[in-house]
Amino acid sequence: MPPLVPNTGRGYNPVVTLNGWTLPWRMNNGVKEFHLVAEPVVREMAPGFKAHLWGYNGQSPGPTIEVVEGDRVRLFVTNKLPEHTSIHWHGQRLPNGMDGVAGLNQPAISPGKTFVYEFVARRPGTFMYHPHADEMTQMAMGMMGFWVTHPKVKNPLIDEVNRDFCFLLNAYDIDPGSYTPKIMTMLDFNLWSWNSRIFPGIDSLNVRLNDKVRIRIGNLTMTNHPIHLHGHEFLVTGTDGGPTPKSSRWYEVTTDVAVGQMRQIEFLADEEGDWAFHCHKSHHTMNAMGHNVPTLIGVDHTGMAKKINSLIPEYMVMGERGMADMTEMEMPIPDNTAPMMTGEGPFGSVEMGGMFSVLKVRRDQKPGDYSNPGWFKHPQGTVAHEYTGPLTAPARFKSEGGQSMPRSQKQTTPTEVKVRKPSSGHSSH
Ligand SMILES: [Cu+2]
Repeated sequence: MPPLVPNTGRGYNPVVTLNGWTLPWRMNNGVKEFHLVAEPVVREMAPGFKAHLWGYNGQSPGPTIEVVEGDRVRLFVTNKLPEHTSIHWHGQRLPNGMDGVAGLNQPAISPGKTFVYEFVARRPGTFMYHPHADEMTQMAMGMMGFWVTHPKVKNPLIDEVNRDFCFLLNAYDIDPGSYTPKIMTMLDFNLWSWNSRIFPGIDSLNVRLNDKVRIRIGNLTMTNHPIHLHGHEFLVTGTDGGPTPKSSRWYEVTTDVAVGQMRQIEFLADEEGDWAFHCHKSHHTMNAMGHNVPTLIGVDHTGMAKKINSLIPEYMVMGERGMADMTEMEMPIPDNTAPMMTGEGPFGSVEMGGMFSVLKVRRDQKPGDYSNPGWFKHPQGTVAHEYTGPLTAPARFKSEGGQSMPRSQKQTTPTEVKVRKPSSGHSSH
């Protein structure tokens, strides 16, 4: 959805939620009223792959809430889940009884009931909301949402930007062919998502050349995500604690977003092109896959497939040259899952999945136009290409295997190792 330009209340430059939307409000005697409905939802995580999640107002994550510093906010929360819930407003200054921890600050909201929260959005910044009742289950099912409080007046620590994007990092464990996440998984998730979407299902970030860009990221997974941008350096200008002091900012191309943290990064998009933007944990840019698989790089499979095929006709040899074959083979996959790595780019498969998207910087993108401009047209002579001309002999490291010190000369008798051939049968040892 394009940014929701405010038509009531104080003005601000709205955010764009990747593959998401902003919740409209109504003004009631100077109070901004929102209505969130906690309910089961269906999220298409990537084209052709649907997950049965829990979320808010028809989607996981729920809609983004945008307010202005100093706004009095009233939030109605209706529970349409099969169990009780509550909402914690992560990062907000508010009366203790509005903090949303079921049992501690309020009774849980039973199924069918509506509760109301009310507080003043005191600090500008980047926040989120999520349940604080059966939290493990409800967050594993996708219940979470983004919250942005815009500054009321010009703030020396908050720059104005042309484009302001936001998304939450989340993760699911959904077996290929099934629809509902396994909620007991602690670490070994198989789907690493941004706003419950996986590459190639994640929106690209489309900007105009020389736009000042802000990206706000929150992490509600069970591990940290080093988020990496190609082609530009950025500053971390804010956390869920608010804007960072200028003296604490330095340029980076990767920033780690730890569990329960939020980071807002800012940069000048002054390099045209299609720039990769992704989590730097290489397993987090993969979709559903088995991890307990032996490495077969260097193993000679010649003749092996034939033998196995007589027992298992569908068997395919894979992995002896690396895993890139996976994208070439178009291996059949079960219904309702996503290929481990995929994504057709202008030069072939990008062999990615999970937490991966593209920052598209274009000279001719109109201000306020968030549509996808397609693939970058590289100026002639600026693309890496095959070289077939003459080459001098390349320098090459010569070593006996990487030892840092010469081995001791004392032991001269070689160690004897007996090897038994596997073909020698099962009887003798
Ligand atoms: Cu990651």
